[in-house]
Parts: sequence; structure tokens; C-alpha cells
Amino acid sequence: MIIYLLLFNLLFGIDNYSYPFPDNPPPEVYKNRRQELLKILNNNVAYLAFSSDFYSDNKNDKFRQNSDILYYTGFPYSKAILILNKDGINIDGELKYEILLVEKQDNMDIKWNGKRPSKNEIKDFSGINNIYWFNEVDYNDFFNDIIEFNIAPYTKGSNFLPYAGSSVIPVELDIDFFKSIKDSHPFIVYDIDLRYSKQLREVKDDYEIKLLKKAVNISVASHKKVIKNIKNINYEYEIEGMIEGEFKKLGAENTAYNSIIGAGINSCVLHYTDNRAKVNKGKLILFDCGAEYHGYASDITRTVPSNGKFSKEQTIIYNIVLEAQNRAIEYCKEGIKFSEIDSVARFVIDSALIDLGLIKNNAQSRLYFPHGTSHYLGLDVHDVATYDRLKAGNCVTVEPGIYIPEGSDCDKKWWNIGVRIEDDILITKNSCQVLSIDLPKEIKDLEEMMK
Ligand SMILES: [Mn+2]
Repeated sequence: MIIYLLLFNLLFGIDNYSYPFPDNPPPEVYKNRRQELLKILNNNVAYLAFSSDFYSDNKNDKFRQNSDILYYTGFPYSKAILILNKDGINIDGELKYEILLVEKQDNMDIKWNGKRPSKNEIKDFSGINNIYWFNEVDYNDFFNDIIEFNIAPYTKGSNFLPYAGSSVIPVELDIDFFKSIKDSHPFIVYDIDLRYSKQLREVKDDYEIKLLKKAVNISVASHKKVIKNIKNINYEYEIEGMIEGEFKKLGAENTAYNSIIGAGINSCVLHYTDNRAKVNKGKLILFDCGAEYHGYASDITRTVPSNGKFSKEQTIIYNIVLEAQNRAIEYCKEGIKFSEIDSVARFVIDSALIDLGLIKNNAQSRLYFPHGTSHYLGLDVHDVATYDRLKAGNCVTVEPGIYIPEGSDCDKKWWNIGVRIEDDILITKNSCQVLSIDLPKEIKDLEEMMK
């Protein structure tokens, strides 16, 4: 009988679930990341990270794991809590430094939602030895010597907030997990912040760089497809459909953020995501779209005219932004302050806009260039990091822009020109590598592609 079953499996395959992915890091890498975190955690602090379902009750959204759980375990499913503590947690007379609590599936859950990995399978891909079902242990006893919880907030799409100090997206602290703990341990301090994790996550290891490159390559190929087809586009949403379809066709699970596709006046709206308007002839189309691959984000923007040919005014503004971007990218290397990337790009743009008479002085810098030039990139599109000095292994975007909406206090010929050019940059030992280098951005190359 066993033989027949084996033969059946060989012939037809058993595809309960498709995890882990073949290009995931091996278990030692996750284990090493957890050990690095334990090194910098203070004594008597328990680090806690919850799977995304703890932070939102929207069951209809496609599940995407909390970035910190992905980083430390690779576990991509709901109903999980990661606990790390450098003093060790006493379970049955043994000290455990890392624990993953997961929910045991019943047959109904398997039937409706599909099978999740067993304890052994989780152990195999994450390297965590101590995996317990929620109802198998009394986790109240875990925290008898704890004076502080360091809780990882949910960060995807949280738009620069989590590293601004304490989180403004608090974990649902009245979840059952905390209710009983609050009764038995009323004096534990709750610290919702990535103060420890960000020190590790800002420096990407080789496995992360590989996945980031894959995400970027998918985005580059998809942007190319849009540029080549730009003259056939009649509505903004056609680009949304084409580019997001291409992301998924090439293996991306998600978009890294909501696609921004703005034509004409909408090219001047920084976080425009309606993507419904008609594309008028000769207007600029700005598309800021990035794929997410195995949790890793890419973030790329190109701006091209709908008729395939830049007008005189479009060319002038476009080349200022391109010059600012090139100077800023050249400046990116280990040791420089993160904020200086913006200073370099802003200096180029301010000087050019003063020469054109569009602004009077640097004090007006934010009139047509109202956002920062860079952010870190990783598991989150606006990734957690110290935002201090660049280190080898950091990944950042460089994305200057100029936006002159209708009604601006300048010659009408500039109105509704909005240009942003954004690439993804890996900081290396003495220099940097533009991960999205294969996506053209010189006007002559773009016009050639659109022919
Ligand atoms: Mn960006």
C-alpha cells in the first residue's frame, strides 16, 4: 500500500501548499537575523511581532505578512506570534530564546483556506525549534521577568511613520493575547517601535539583495512594456492594468504600493491613485509603479509624453529633473548623510528653476519640488531604517521631481507639467549600483522606445 502511495505521489505530485519558495533564504539566515536581534535587545525586554491579521480585521484583503515576521522567520501565514528574549523563557525547565506561536488548523480551516505547514515544516524553513500551538502553552508564564514589550508595528503602506519615533499605527493592544497578560503583569511597559529591528533591516544581506533585484527587474520589464505601448494608451487605468498584469505575470505577488498613474494635470498630484482620467494627446504621463516579490519592494517612476515626443517645455523640465537625479545618484555612497541626497538634488533643481524665473530663491524650493528625494527600500517600500549615514547594503530610492499644476504663478506654457524620475539604488563599499539601470531615462532613448 505504502509503495502505491509513494508511486502515486511521484506521478501526480502532492501540492498541499507551495511554500517555502525555492529562492527564500535558508533557515540559518533567519536564525542569524534572530541572533543579531537578541544581541542588541536589552535584558528583560521581550520582542514581539504579530502576523498581519492581528493589526487589521479586514479579512477581505489579500494576506500579506508583517515585514518583521517575514524578516526573522520567513513564515508567510496568518495567526502567528514571534517572541524573542535574550534572558530566555522557561518552558518545562528549559530556557527558550526564540518562540513561534501558531494556531493549529482544524479540518474546516484546511478545507476553506488550504493547508498551512506543520510544526516540522515551519522548523525546516525558519530554523526555529520552539514552535507551539496557541492553546498548548500558557504564555502568561513566559513574561514573569519581563519589564518591557518591544512590539513590532505593522509597516506596509504606513508611509514614513513607523521610524518617526513611536508608532502611530498601534497594534490592537486589546487583542486576547494582551488581555490576560495585562491582568497578570500590570506593570509591563508597552513600546511599539522598530528601534531594534531597523538597525538590522536597513543593511540588506545577499539573500535580500537577490530578492530586491528580482522585484526591481520585474518592474523594469513592466515599465518597458508600458513605454513601448504608450501611444496606444487612451486612459490612465490602461497603464495600471498593463503594468500590474505584467508584474504578476512575471511572478510578483503584489504591487509594493498603490500604482500612481497621472496624465496632464494629474502628473502634478503626488499621491494620485484614481488612475481613471483620459490621456490627452501630447500630455505627460507620470507612472510610479513597483512590484513586490517575496515581500521585497521595488519603486520606480518614469514620465513620458503620450504622443511619444517631448515638447520644448517638457524637455526643459524633464532634463532638469534628470540632471538632479544623476547628480544625486553620483553622490550616493557609504558614509554620506541620508539627508544630503536631497540637498544635492534640490540644489540642482533650485538653481535651474531660478534661472528659468520659475522661483525667486531657495526659500521657494518646495513650491514645485515639495517632497523629499529619497527613502529606504526593502520589505517595506518606505523601509524602516535609522535614516542616518548610508552604509554598504542600504537600498534607497532617488526620485527628484518638478510639478507645475494649472494655475501656478508662472507662464501658462509650464502648466500641467509634472515630472518625476525614480530609480532604486544599492549602496556598495565605495560607490553605488543602480538596480534599475536597464530602464532608459534619457529623452532620446525614451523617444526611440516609443516610436
Ligand atoms: Mn518612492
